[in-house]
Amino acid sequence: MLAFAARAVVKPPGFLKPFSLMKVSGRFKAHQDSLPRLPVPPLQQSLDHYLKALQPIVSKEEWIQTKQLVEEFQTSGVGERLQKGLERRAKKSENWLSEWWLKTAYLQYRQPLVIHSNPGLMLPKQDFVDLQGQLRFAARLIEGVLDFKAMIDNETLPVEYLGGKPLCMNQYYQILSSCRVPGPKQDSVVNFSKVKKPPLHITVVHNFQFFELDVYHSDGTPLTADQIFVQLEKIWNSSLQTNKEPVGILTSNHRNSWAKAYNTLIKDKVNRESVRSIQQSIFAVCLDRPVPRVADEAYRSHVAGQMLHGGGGQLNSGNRWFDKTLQFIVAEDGSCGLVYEHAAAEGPPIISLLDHVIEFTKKPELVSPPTVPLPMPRKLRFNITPEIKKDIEKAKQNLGIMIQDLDITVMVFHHFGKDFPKSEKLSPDAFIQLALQLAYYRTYGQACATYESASLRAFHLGRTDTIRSATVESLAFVRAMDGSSVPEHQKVELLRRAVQAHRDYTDRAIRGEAFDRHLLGLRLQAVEDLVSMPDIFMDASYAVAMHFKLSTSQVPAKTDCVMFFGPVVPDGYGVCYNPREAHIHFSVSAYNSCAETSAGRLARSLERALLDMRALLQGHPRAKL
Ligand code: COA
Ligand code: HC5
Repeated sequence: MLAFAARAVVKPPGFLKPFSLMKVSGRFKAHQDSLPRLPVPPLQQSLDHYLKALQPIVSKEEWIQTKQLVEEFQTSGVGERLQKGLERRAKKSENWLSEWWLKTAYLQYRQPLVIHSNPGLMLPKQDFVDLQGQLRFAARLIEGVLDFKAMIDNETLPVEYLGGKPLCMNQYYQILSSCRVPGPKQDSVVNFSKVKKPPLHITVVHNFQFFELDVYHSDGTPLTADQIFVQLEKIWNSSLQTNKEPVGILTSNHRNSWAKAYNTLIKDKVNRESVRSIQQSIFAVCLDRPVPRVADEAYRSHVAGQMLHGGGGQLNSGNRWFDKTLQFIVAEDGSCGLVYEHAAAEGPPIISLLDHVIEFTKKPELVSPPTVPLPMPRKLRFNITPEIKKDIEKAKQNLGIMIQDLDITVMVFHHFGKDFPKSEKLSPDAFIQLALQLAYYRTYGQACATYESASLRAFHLGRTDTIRSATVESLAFVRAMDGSSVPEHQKVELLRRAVQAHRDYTDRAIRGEAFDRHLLGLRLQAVEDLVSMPDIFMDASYAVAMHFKLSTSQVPAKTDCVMFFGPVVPDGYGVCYNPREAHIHFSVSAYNSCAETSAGRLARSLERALLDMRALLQGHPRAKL
């Protein structure tokens, strides 16, 4: 069993071949090997749960039709045959799902990474206002990431737990020194953290110009913040021209277009080496121009957009390599955050790195040894041919359209946090999800297919499954909530029942017993076995169930940061939240091109829903048992 850390990664094409050199050592491997394997749930159970989950989101006629198709799927033996195939796959592999998931959710997904796939994160505004402050903060941040990296490298990261179970830590080994690489039909991810000579440099971008900055001395010790600061100043001073081609914008394009442009770009040896340096770097730091001034209340939502897409060709989007797994953004006006490429990892490992870095930047700086002269960081050059220039122009145009289309609101809900639902003996996550159901129902008069990420990291190489937050119980509650004929105590009862149903779903999901990934597995197994696609995957209900108008995720952090991502359907919303003890950070995204959606309106409705649910519960204190 060699190099299992690399198994979740697809082999890269061409000149990037780091895998034969992988090494994996003791402690991490021992932990990983002790984790249970992801089970294949029983077929009957998943089909029953699927039918139940359809009830609140499809019509009665559609449901009856689907019930028939599900019965045929079982009685014809097709279901059983595919199930057996899955079980065989599960026996043969470390995780029957992870490679399929990586390909389906990420590497074969052709939409641009920007907005559609890469999540962004915004930190509280830092209090620097000038170049010195910007570079000093960036230097401390880099030092903090290297401090965290040391824990990854020497395998001293504490194992995380969820619901009392130890979690797979593999994703931590994928977030540094890695990069996505575009391909004509499918992308790949390359990871250099376990090669014989792991990278010792980071990428720094300023004014669309990329630099390779060595962050370790020859004896293996990391540069201090003072030393990094001096190096960042050198970079800054040698990239003052503002007329450079924003070559990084190429990475924002549709994946097929970018894959073509990539081949053109790397034909040139100089370009190829520059691209390789970015791909191999430990992470990237983007030193951005100030975010344009906007009215205070719009400022945070505006910065969220900046973190997701960089503001376009004229602003900071040329300071990005969107394929890079981890990019920190530090702008001159104090707005900071990050954007990350999702294929390698879920949000939580990124957040725990970030929490560490923020704590680190708050510690007093150690007195540095006298500065030693350090070599000038290497500028990464690009030869821009007319063909490449044309590709950049096209990418710029597309990005401009995507930016115009993004409608994003971030909000801090100040009235309560996890504390209130806890005081009512309710799961805070379920409470928030239920408020979202209420907000949506009040706006649209119906429920919709809703996705919430559930971690499968209790299993070896586990990623996520889906908690479907629109349930029979949630619909009963949201319908009753505004009904004048329903007595208040009954509303309370329905609320409590719906919260419990959500919490039960969550428990099943993290035990590996949700049905979404199972259905995906059966579908892919059918493709693999070359049998015709079973009817259950071709009917209207399935299409409705997979059209997630609410795509949501809880990503808790110790830092007051807010994360965001785009909607996954043209007429839907992306909702992310970071619940703290006494307040909650929310982001809501939508597309301007859809007349029916509005991020601001849903955010306001969500705020009202949370307040109304609290008022309802406070009006009916629980009986003391
Ligand atoms: N009474 C009192 N307290 C309760 C309670 C109840 N009935 N139910 C839960 N709580 C407490 C918990 O003990 C916990 O306490 P803590 O704040 O001390 O940790 C807290 O409330 C939060 O629990 P809950 O709101 O129920 O959610 P959770 O932490 O179990 O999270 C998921 C639920 C779905 C988010 C989690 O299981 C998960 O899968 N997380 C990963 C999601 C992910 O990967 N997101 C990123 C995708 S890129
Ligand atoms: C820094 C926060 C990142 C959150 C990203 C996230 O939730 O991604 C989901 C991943 C998954 O497998 O459920 C996908 N989603 C954005 C579409 C919810």
